Amino acid sequence: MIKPLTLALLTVMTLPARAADQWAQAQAVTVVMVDNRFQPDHLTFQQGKAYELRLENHGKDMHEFTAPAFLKASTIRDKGLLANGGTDIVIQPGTSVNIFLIAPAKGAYDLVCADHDWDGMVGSITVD
Ligand SMILES: [Cu+2]
Repeated sequence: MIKPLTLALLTVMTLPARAADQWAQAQAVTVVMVDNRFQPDHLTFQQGKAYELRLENHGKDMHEFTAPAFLKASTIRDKGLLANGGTDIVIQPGTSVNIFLIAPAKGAYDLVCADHDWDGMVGSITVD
C-alpha cells in the first residue's frame, strides 16, 4: 500500500515533467509578416492545446502581433516576450520570435499590427 506522503511526493515530482511534455508536443504555427500584411491573416487554435507560434518579419518595417484579449487569456510560457503591458509581441525587421502558448477559451479574438492597422494589417484568431 502506498502511503499518502509518498503519493503526494510522486504527484509533485510528476507535474514539471508533464508540463515539459506539453511544450515538447507543441504544434508549430508560423505567421509571416510583410509590409503590411499577416500571412496568413486568420489563425485557428484548439482550446487547451499547446502551440509554438513562430512570428517571422520578412518586411523592412517593425511589425507587432497585437492581440490583447488572446494573449491575456492564453497561458504563455515565456512572458518576457510580451510587450506593451502584455498586449503584443514586437518583431523587428528580418527577425523572428517564437512564443509557446496554450490556447485559451473558445471564441473569436482580434489581431492587428498596432503600427499598420490603418493600412489594413489586421487579422483574426479563432479558438475552437
Ligand atoms: Cu506592421
